[in-house]
Amino acid sequence: MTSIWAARPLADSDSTSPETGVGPGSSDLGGRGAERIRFYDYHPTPADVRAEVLQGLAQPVKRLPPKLFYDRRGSQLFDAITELPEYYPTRTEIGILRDHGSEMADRLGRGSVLIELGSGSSLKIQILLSALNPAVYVPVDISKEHLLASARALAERFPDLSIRAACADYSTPFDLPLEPGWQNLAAFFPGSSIGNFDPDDARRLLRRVASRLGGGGRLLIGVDLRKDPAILHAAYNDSQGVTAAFNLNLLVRINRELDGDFDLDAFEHQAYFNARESRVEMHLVSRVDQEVEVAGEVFGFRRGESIHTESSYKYGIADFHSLASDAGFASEQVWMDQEQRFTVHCLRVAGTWSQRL
Ligand code: AVI
Repeated sequence: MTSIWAARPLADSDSTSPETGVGPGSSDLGGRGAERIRFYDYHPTPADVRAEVLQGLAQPVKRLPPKLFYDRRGSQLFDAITELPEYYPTRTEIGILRDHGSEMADRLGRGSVLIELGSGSSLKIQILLSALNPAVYVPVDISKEHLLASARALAERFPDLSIRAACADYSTPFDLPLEPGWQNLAAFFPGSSIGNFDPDDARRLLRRVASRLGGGGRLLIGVDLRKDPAILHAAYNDSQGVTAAFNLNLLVRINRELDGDFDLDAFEHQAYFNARESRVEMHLVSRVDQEVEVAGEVFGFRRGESIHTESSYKYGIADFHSLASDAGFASEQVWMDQEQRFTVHCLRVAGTWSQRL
């Protein structure tokens, strides 16, 4: 059987290996268990923040890409959001994983290779690793710092686990450090991060994952459910104002990195459920008529005009199955909490996907 996985970038002309730090003695990977970590750097292209911001602000309906939220401060604020009483997704998903981890492991196949897209919450992956006990764990994350810190912690906690950490941007076509012939490939994509992609992009991403997993591969994916708009409203308009600070931090970042002069007091955070699109939208709304300079360009805002900063799609179970099916997956099982707020789906790659996308 030919593997669709690449242990190194596939470009024939590229003779350098992405494997840059292996085993004991590497200063990067020091610590107990370091000999079981291999680090592969696929050099994800850094976002062209300037071009994306200038282009987004020049649109008739201004928008900024949500990936720009996650500078150092934005990542800290997001961590704080996951602890808020109103923000139910993180703790609900953790509860589902705790209650059903063993059934999930039965579905994924114990002893398999487990790939995690975005090595986010260490608690979620610890629950799954304990239940699944895979031979190899392949975390994929765009942040080298975050990836290595979490790989080190997991190597200490799981003494039999081999880790192949891949620094890559999973939202674009990506390679992975897997060996030809490895069977039982499973992927984990928690947090309803899929909800931050517009449906066409979500389909494209899932198609790429199906292609990487190959026929029979499994995907365990967390998906936030469509629900009472009041619950959604509270989750994205928390009483401590952490989500507002997370949203406004985008302007702080633009001021710092692009010599912007956004006045933070002249914009307000707004988040609401758009029922027609089945998504929570976050906006930064101008409180006054004003002009703002960014990277030497001037942008006019009318009072009440907004910048759309994030969409967070909420899916019914059937709707998500239909999206997954378009991407080449069949549904195997769905787990849900008692209050029916969040789902974790086990999907199987239908047929024999072997195409490289
Ligand atoms: C990361 N993502 C799944 C979060 C969400 O709920 O869409 C980001 C977030 N935005 C505001 N609060 C949390």
